[in-house]
Amino acid sequence: MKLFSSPTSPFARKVRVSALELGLAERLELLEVSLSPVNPHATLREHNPLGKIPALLTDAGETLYDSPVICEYLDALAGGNRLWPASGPARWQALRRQALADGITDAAVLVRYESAARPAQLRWTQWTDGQWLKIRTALEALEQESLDGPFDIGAISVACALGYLAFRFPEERWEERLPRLGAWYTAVSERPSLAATRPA
Ligand code: 99T
Repeated sequence: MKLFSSPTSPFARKVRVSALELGLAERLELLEVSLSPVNPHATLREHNPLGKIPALLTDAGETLYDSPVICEYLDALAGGNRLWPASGPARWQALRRQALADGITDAAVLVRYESAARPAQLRWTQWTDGQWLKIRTALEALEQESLDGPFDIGAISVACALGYLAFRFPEERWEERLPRLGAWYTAVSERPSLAATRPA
């Protein structure tokens, strides 16, 4: 299998962490690409019309995207219901957490593009503030939850979202306001799958 990815993409990191947790990492060849909405990647676009990473080329010759779909595919390859709880409240909690965490990451990536890609004279502070409101409100919601328990797709997504904030926005220092979430993140970051995929 081949994965269009980049070392800094938190969504590709979800896939790489899942592969490591499932014992599938050696079957995953990384095709590293550099891209942004204003710098699309031609070959990737032939496989994913949205032009986004991650995108997985399966051994059967199909392309899968986006990160939730690819992670669930890997889970199925590994036997199923390893990182995706089979049913009941645990399943819905994991899926909701994935949605919440991916929402944080989506907003953070938009803020990143706003500051790194958009010309200064075209920037819109209120719009960026609106993204930060989403991020901060979602982090506060996570502070109210107990994330202890299985390292499932919900927890993986939260860890990758927090890792992206730490990587791109270290000045945010959210952990000073949210000690329970901060302690969880510090502990979980020691997992080999997260340590091996930390963006540098
Ligand atoms: O939007 C674009 O054209 C290019 N952006 C991406 O491909 C980003 C890279 S994060 N990926 C996504 O937004 C994927 C979101 C999708 N819902 C999923 O896979 O879950 C790179 C951020 C960085 O390097 O700072």
